[in-house]
Amino acid sequence: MKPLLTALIAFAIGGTIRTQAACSMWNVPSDYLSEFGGCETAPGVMIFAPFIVSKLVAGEPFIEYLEFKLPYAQRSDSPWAAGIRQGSIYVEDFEDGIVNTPGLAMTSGFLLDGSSVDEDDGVLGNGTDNDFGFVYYAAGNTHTIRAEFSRDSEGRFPTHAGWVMDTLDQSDATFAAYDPSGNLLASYNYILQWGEFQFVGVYAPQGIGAIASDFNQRLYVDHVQYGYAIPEPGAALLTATAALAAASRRRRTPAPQLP
Ligand SMILES: [Ca+2]
Ligand SMILES: [Ca+2]
Ligand SMILES: [Ca+2]
Repeated sequence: MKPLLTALIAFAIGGTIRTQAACSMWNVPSDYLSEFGGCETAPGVMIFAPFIVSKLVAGEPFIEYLEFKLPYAQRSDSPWAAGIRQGSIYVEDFEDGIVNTPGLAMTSGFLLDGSSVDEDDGVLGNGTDNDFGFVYYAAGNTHTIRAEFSRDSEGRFPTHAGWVMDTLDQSDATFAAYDPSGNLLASYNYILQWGEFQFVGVYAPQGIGAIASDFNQRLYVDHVQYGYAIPEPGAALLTATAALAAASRRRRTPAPQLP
């Protein structure tokens, strides 16, 4: 994480500090407020996403900003990379031209042979203009990309679900996750201007039935990742982070012990 410490006179930005909605976001210190956009989570749910947050500096007419991004060029950039490595998190990268990882259905948007995640063409760092491969895409009259999940062989819905996404206009792009009954688990919108793929996902111990992004112009989604990753290192890190970030949150499961 690279903190961006910017001192500004409070009145210069109009004093627009907002009241923080109930939101648990990975790596956000509990004493910072969501500055741009919004974030809400149901109890026990955590969003993994880029953010900018701010807080007033005590006794000073200054605001301190903290910026956090999740740029994604390859699987190892995922905050759930440990789960991917051990096979408890699936990744659908669309490179075979088919949505065929277990329990996943893409129900809005369409496959496009276009600008993909960097690693998908087999060459890292060759520039976004040359990063060919399959992505999921929507534009025009289709203003939603949606992934739906079904139960696995043990009857479980995924507890982790996310993807990498990029859009020309983050100001109207949103991300949301729903439980298997369609109830909203988490929502997130407009935190950073990206211009590259960034990871956005959600952890929900009650199970995730769908994730979706709504937008006005166009959206690219790749590397849909989801799974049942408790216990695994990502979950342990998540639990530790959650404990640090918000003392008011209740722990739902024993913290996994790592070797
Ligand atoms: Ca596939
Ligand atoms: Ca590449
Ligand atoms: Ca791809």
